[in-house]
Amino acid sequence: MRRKLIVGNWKMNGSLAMNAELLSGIREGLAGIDCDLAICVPFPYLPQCQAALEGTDVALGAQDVSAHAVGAYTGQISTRMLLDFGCKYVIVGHSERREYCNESDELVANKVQRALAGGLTPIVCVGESLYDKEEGRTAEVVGRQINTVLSVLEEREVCDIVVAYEPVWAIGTGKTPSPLAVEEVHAMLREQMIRKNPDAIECVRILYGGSMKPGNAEELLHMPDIDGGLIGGAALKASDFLAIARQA
Ligand code: 3PY
Repeated sequence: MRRKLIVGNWKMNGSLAMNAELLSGIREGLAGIDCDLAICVPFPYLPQCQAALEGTDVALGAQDVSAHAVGAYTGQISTRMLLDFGCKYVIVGHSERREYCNESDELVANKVQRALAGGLTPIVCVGESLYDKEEGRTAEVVGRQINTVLSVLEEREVCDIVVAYEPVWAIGTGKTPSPLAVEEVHAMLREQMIRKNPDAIECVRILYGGSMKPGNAEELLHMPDIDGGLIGGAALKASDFLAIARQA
């Protein structure tokens, strides 16, 4: 049985004051939650979040990591640095980085490899654009993205990643595909991973991301291959974030 995982992606939001309120809301509302919970926050706020979450089971993560271990890479952040601030997870290949920072499938795969080598759990994002969807190319695009990652992993490493399916057209737009349409893509992703490692049927969690909110979480989270959510806007309000987690 795969335990559900709800991850907040704060994106480039927050301030020390805003975070303090959000973090205390999360701390105070954890009773009765029966799933794994994590927040992926902007780099400068990792120490604040690490201190605020101490003693809770809420895990911490970042939103990107360098593909390099150490050295002359101005502005980049290494796995070692993320571990120093208590990170367990790192989001890799979010569509906003693929689009605005020109991250290719190959770079995303290299970052996944580096995250694993450094002891972090990568949350690997895949998803099709509106154009791809309208052209009927969802399976092709998402399949290519996941296969590029799988091609650089050892068989045993497949169990060490989390995958997030985020249709680009559903991110920040309020639009969500139907639970059945999401389930179809998740089942296809799992099938690809099972081909590389049959244990993926049990060990890999596939999250859905893209305008998941309290009002649509329950039906999404009850589909057999949807193992949790990567939450954008709704993760910025403790009551919404926890309301989603309570439905997992
Ligand atoms: C969203 O839901 O907007 C996301 O991009 C989550 O990563």
